[in-house]
Amino acid sequence: MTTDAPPPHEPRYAVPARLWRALDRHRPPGVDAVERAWRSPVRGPWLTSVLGAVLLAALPLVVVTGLLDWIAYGPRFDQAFPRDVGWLHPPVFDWPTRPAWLFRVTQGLHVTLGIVLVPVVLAKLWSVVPKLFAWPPARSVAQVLERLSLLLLVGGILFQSVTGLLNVQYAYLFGFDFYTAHWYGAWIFTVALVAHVAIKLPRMVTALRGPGFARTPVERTAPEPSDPDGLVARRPGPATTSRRGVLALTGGGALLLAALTVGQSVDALRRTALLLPRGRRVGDGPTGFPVNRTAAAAGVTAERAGAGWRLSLRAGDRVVTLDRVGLLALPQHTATLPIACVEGWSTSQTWTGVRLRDLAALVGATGLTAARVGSLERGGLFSRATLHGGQVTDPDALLALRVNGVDLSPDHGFPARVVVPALPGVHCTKWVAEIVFDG
Ligand SMILES: Nc1nc2c(c(=O)[nH]1)N[C@H]1C(S)=C(S)[C@@H](COP(=O)(O)O)O[C@H]1N2
Ligand SMILES: [Mo]
Repeated sequence: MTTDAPPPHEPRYAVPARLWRALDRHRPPGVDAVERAWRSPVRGPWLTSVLGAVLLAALPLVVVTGLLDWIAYGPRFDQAFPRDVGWLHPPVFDWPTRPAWLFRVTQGLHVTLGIVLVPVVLAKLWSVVPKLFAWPPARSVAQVLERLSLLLLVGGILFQSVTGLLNVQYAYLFGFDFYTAHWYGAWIFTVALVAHVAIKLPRMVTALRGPGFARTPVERTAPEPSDPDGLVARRPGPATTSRRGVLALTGGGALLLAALTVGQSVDALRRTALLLPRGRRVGDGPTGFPVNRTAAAAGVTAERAGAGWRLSLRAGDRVVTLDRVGLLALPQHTATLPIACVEGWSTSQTWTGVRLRDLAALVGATGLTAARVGSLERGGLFSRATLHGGQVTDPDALLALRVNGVDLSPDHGFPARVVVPALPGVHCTKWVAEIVFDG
């Protein structure tokens, strides 16, 4: 097959040239008007590359910390969501208990960065949006494939941001399971991101090595020479802002979001977490810290959690039953440990209770491989959790009875709850009724 030589100033078409040319000739109504409407002279390789470099540095962290959160949930015990991931199963390891702040940092980074990057993503999309309306949509088969990968990339990041943000807001507006959607969305996005970086990295490096525009004021802001990617407007209008103005607006937006978000992970700044449902109004006193699920919501009544409550410990066919007075008579241990929720917030409190390994010894469990914890709560995704051997035997792994010097409040898990260093909040089971030790 031959490609007709293009007349001068006409774009080149690859095979099948006839198709691309025919598309070009039959321009749908409105494409020219739309093309003329994108006139900002700041669009071009430099701005897109600066924003791209920021995302290239930060997005891998969001992806990796997201994957780590899945691993921290404990796929070995079938308690990472989604449960069945087929051949997409990444290598997993038992989540360590040290440093105790590990999960607090991985999930905090995942959620906080995900939120803070929203303005950068929007600015990046703004810088390339005219290409969405470019006609013909492609001039080669390779370009068709590249544009399809962009669909997955842009669709992927918007989908991940929206589902993640809604999850943090506890707004389950979508009719599908959050974990499953966010997991598969992450893979689609990651594959598209890798392809995009492989294709565009050389362009980005070239643009960043070229003349910079970080200091150019509005008066001297002019379009870059037209580029092969078609980022520069064909008919640019006068500059109304400089490139550094765009970057300042984007960075300012990111900083503002950061300021309104960090409070969910830093106890002293809790009240500044204005965007987050678990950021504000946490009550007063020693038990005044965020609550994930209240006792009322979990159907745990004062009666069931009151004087009649018993803890049952099992190992093999041995059973030991204790009431709260009995537990308080055992050696007590105090540790300052975080509760870190996968929805983004975390808090550090000082817990007192019985070491899990002491409870295991009490029921004669040795060579611990796991402990299965069950709550008074019935049903509920987090009414049970399995801890691996290392999480049971850590010297700070507790069945907590008190917090900050007072009894646990009903909402924080009275009469007893699990707290283990670096354990995801979801597994810090409240209103514990039973622990089965596997050896
Ligand atoms: N029984 C039970 N325990 C539970 C939960 C639950 O829904 N039911 N939520 C978990 C989650 S997701 C978190 S983040 C922590 C929060 O603990 P807090 O409410 O005491 O802060 O409790 C965990 N323990
Ligand atoms: Mo949580």
